[in-house]
Amino acid sequence: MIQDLWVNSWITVLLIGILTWGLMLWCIIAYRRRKNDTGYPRQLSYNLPIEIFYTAVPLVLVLTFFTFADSTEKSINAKVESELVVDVRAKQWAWDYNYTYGGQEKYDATVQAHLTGKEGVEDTLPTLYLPVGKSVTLELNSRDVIHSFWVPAFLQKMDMFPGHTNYIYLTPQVEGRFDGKCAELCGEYHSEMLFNVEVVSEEEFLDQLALMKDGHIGEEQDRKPGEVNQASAHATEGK
Ligand SMILES: [Cu+2]
Repeated sequence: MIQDLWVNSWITVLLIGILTWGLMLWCIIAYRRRKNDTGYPRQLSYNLPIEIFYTAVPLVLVLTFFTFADSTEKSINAKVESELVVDVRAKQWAWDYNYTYGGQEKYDATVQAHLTGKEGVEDTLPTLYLPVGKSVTLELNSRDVIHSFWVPAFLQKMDMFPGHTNYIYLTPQVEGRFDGKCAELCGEYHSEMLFNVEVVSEEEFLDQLALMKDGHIGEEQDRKPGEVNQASAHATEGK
């Protein structure tokens, strides 16, 4: 649906673009200054039909794009009861993953990536495991400041707020490794807030779950609101 929206929007704007460029080119050539022209051309002002036309057409276009974007977004974000629920908690500058799958509760508290510039560093990033072909709900939370969950291959990006949960619903269809990153400037090491998504067979997914700790680390490990306020009070004092 996202790809259709993107591609069809581009086809529409390209057609309008070609029409507009064509008309501009035609005007430039047909109404160019000829050899024996003298003085100014005929001066015109106020043409109500044209003014209504160039107000109405963009308005219709914007409303049409809005309608399609809005209906696509609504159906993408419609709540789905998923086989796997992952409570993702962003924290400066890594990710806690809480998996609920087939009656199991497991968690993986990852640590920040350290980009060394050397080859193979991408293997050391925090990893989110997803079983191929299973429906997934990602519950997106933040422990401290605003982050954003972005896996470009999923075509969707979603902000993560402290004290508010956002949701992404998806079913991974292809096995493999996909890049993920925080997409909201969230502090000094924002650029290192990277992760991998490994879409694997259910068998391998269960093997990975078995390696994780039992339980769920939720909001009890969020940075306390009081501490956040104190930190910002100190910052203001310093100035
Ligand atoms: Cu972040």
